[in-house]
Amino acid sequence: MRSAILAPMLLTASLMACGAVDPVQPPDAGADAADAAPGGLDSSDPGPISPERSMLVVATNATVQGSRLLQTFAAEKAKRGIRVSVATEDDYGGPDERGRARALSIRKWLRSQYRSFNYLMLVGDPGTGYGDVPMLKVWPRDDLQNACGGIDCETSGTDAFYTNPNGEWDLNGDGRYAEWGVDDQKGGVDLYPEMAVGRIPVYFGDTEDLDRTLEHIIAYMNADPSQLAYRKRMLFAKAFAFFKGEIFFPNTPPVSADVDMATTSEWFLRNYLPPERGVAFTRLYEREGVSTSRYPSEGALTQDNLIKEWKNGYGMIWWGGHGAPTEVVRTVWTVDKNDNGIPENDEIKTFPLIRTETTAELEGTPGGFVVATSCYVGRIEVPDALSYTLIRHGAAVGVIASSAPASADESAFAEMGPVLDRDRFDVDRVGVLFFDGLLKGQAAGALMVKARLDLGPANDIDSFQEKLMLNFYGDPSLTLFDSAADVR
Ligand SMILES: [Ca+2]
Ligand SMILES: [Ca+2]
Ligand SMILES: [Ca+2]
Repeated sequence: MRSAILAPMLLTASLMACGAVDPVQPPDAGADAADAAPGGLDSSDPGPISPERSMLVVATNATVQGSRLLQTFAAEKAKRGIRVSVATEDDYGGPDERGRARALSIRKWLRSQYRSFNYLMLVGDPGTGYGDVPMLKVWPRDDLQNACGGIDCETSGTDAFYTNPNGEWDLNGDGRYAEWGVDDQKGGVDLYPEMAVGRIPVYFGDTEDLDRTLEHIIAYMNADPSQLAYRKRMLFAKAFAFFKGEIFFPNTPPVSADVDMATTSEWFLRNYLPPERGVAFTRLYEREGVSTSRYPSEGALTQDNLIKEWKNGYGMIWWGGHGAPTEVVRTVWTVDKNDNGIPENDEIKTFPLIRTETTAELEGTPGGFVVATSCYVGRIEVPDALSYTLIRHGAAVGVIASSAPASADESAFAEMGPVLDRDRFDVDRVGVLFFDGLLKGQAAGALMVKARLDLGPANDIDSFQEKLMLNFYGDPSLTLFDSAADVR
């Protein structure tokens, strides 16, 4: 049981903010019997298949009426051969519904639509309780039964619900959706996507903020082809997660080895970025404290260095550090006060690596794609979560982030040969496939589909929950090399 708890908890922030962000329970706890439909594991239908490139935007009437740029966005996509349809409650129904009831209505309607679209973009309030284009709250780790000491590690918010519009996600009708080993039986949860999905949040009906985000995305699509060199630059900012001998949770054994998240980026550099690929990179690793990174880096890992370097322009950014919705930290064993070679808790300190407030400093930075190896950064029920503020300020055009405590499997990368072990789906393995595919010119959302098809084939509980908690924020049809040259 202990390892079952530790696995998903590996990246949980020591910040107590982790425990303070649980969404309000949706009021409708019952299953919607009319939602039942044949479906289940549908591996014969692996995602985007429509020969015509097409995007369905699911929004609301208020958003469509309030936004200046949603139609411009659609027109820009059309110039690039992507047909965009915008749907509202006039199409999917349930005009007064919010939260789960709304999610069920949208999904039911999608059953008659999904075969016509490659891409699904969700534009609205993601809150699982009251959102108008909500994420669905799911219980993949219902087995943990509040075992995480007051931190919610049982549930997450997910958009995977919409990309798999067939199948009953609450097979046993107990109001807890997507329980592993329960709701994933025949006719139930299916995580082989039928569409590539992305999400752009709208909070408090603020369509001006939506338009700021869309403006950045449109600018990215219209970049001058001579200005794309930065897109093949990659920035790594990787912290330690744990130190050898550290006791992270009371009543658990000491951590058996240092966990330096730079291990994964070093593995990626060695196996996926040979010089002939022409990718320039900058590494920011831990240089402070008793245990520092054993890998070389171009700079020391600090928030100042991350912001300063990011502003120089990077098409790909991969960070690792304990996270909360609005803050990621680096963890430093500052001093061995009692000189015993063991990092006691009063010797370990965390420092900000990136915070929601500091993302404003990145306004005007050319957009890139971010993978956040952190807990909770994708918990965008919190309106100023990092995954959102980064795209609102344009520093990111796409973010892969988790709505729950994510895990990192650094030891696997330390021992791994040149071939990626695909047995598990987790954020680092997704990051490998994602950045590799971006460099091949593939669309961001389609790469998330590919990761779901390729990784964690055995449907183990850890892979199952991470397929639900890891979501893509941004326009799912964007590629690394989008530019004004794409206009037909
Ligand atoms: Ca259930
Ligand atoms: Ca499916
Ligand atoms: Ca000590």
